[in-house]
Amino acid sequence: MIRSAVLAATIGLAGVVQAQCPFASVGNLAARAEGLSRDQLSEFELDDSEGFMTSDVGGPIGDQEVLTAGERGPTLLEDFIFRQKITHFDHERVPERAVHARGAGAHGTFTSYGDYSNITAASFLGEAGKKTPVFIRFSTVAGSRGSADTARDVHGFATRFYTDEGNFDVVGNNVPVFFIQSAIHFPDLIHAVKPRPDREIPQAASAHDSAWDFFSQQTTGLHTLLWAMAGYGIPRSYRHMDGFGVHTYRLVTDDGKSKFVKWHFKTKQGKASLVWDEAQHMAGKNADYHRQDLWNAIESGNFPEWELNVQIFDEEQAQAFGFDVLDPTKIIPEELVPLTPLGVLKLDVNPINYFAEVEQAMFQPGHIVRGIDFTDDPLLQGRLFSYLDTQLNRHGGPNFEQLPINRPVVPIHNNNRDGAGQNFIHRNTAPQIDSPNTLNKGYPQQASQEKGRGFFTAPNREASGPLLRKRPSSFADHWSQPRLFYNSLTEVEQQFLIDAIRFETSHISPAIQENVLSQLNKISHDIATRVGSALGVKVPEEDPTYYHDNTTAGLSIFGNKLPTIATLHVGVLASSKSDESLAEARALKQAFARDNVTVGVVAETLAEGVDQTYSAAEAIAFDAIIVTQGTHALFNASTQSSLYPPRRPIQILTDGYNWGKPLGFLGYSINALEAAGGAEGPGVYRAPGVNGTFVEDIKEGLATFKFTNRFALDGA
Ligand code: HDD
Repeated sequence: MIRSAVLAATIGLAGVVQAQCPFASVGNLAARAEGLSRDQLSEFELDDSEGFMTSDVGGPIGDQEVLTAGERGPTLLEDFIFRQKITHFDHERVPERAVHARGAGAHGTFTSYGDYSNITAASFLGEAGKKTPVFIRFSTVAGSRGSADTARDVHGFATRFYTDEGNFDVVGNNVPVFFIQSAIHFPDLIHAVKPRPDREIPQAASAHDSAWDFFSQQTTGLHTLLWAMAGYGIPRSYRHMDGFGVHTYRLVTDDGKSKFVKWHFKTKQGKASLVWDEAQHMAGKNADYHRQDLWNAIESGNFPEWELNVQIFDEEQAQAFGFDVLDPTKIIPEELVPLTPLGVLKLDVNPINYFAEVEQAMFQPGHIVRGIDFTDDPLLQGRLFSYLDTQLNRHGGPNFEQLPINRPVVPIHNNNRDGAGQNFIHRNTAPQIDSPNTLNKGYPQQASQEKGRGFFTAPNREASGPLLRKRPSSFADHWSQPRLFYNSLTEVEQQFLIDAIRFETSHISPAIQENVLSQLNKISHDIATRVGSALGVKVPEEDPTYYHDNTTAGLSIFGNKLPTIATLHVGVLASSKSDESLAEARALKQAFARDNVTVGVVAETLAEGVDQTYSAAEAIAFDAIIVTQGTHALFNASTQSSLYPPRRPIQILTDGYNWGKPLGFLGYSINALEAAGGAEGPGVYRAPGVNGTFVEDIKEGLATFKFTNRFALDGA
């Protein structure tokens, strides 16, 4: 079995991993990728489509009744069928991830744009068109495994490349910076954001004392905090966020020349975010929103893509930046080092089994390949220890790398042996002797920079100096870049950020509120004043040491149009009592299908062409909402129905308006807008009936995504 796994991933002459597509028989994977996604797992699949129930050791059995002594007597210890079934169940769960417990993953393929051997010896970047299987797991950080997807949080973006020279993981996030500068603070950070130790609340939320005590005392976290409080903390979906490697790594060429690198995965779907009230509703109504979105997009053939970009720079450039590139709380503005695109990554295959493929995926920043190397970033250095350690705990032994989702697509040869759950049957009887050896004819040989395309540490890396327990003085500025971030947002994004901090800090004790304000004031007197005024807390005098007016490009989310609206979901509010309404709903479905925009028709009952009743529909599910004609009774507060909760159709429209969604009204249905408390303006479209202009308007509205003019600005 293992040998054929290795054979399935034959390395072709051009270095491309080749394997035949194994999915023809798998029903839910109809829209198949042309890449290599998930091929390496196919031979481990178990198919129950025929045959008899068996025990774990293969004997046919019936497992629905226990063996008893007499019809009403006790169960016998002899009942191996019962014991095996219950024992397995009792051991079914593994410890959830200490952080990033809540997540979803998918398989895909990375395609290199070119031959980048001039910057790295990494084989997956060695040739134009070269394809490498990948697996990505997205996550939130603080919540437990069953928590809601739309909790405000930094989001994990962990990518594994199954390269033909071993696995390479970029264990990153959807924001380019991190809360702390040294790994030794990680347990403290996580204890601060996790629920209170006594009553274990709140779940998956940072609006509590310990989190803000940490943020205001460990000021390294202020930068990441602002990203999380802005739209980055509540993305529309996993597909609508970027990924970042965060740390500075190194790229190394075959002949040992090395440069610094930052990894960026740029979403080709465009960045989009929810608004906070919407995210909170979603958390209660559909905790699986992001997981479902990723699954549905892939199942419907709308494969999400990210472009892999890098910022490449050398030591000399780094010296001139004015901040330390080993400090993971800093971005390198794109004005200093522009992005270089290297390839594209497409997710096109959903897991067949969540536990086997997503829960057991065990990433490590230490999964690295020839052509890439670490830096002395103290956070990265600590992570190199922690991930291996945590996998040992989750799996219970050292053979977790042999699990199908973790094993590489190339053969393994080393002297690691035995351990719980060992899968391999090693033929080599001399594993105690490193090569050169006599007993095994010198194999496995030692690979190196020159021989066997071995991994090698960048030749110019040096370390020396006195032993210190002290952070570098070059890491000391924690306020300039948070201000750069704030300056670079649009006015309404600044307002959202302030609203988020107001929300969070209104849940914390007065003493901590004061500390928070004094730190915010070091970033910006504007933020401090606006937060302080809402909390009724005295704002300190200006503290201008770190104030500046610099901005950097590319940080705004709401300021950009989406490059594609495919997979967005339009809600059509209809009435099952009106033929005119249902006819318009049908016409809208047809019109939007051309752009892969899905339409959900809502009515009182599930008449033909209706997808959902008002009793089950909510504005959160829709990216735009259209009201058809013949629906006036639904939007009249005095003619409500027992088929749905009071005023539900009006509520859908009110929420849609308040959450900035594009709204469309056909004919006299425009009257519903007033009933819902809205007013005409940008993002509100009307037409006498379904026509081309109206559909184009709604499409334009979807690309705009949020109509931020509906949100009040302080002082406006
Ligand atoms: Fe971490 C998981 C991202 C710092 C210790 N981390 C984990 C995951 C992501 C990140 C995306 C989930 C992987 C998956 O989907 O399975 N972590 C980051 C980033 C960091 C970071 C971008 C800073 C740049 N992490 C960090 C530090 C430590 C850890 C400093 C410990 C010293 N992280 C862990 C962990 C986890 C983890 C406890 C939990 C589950 C796992 O590793 O596999 O070891």
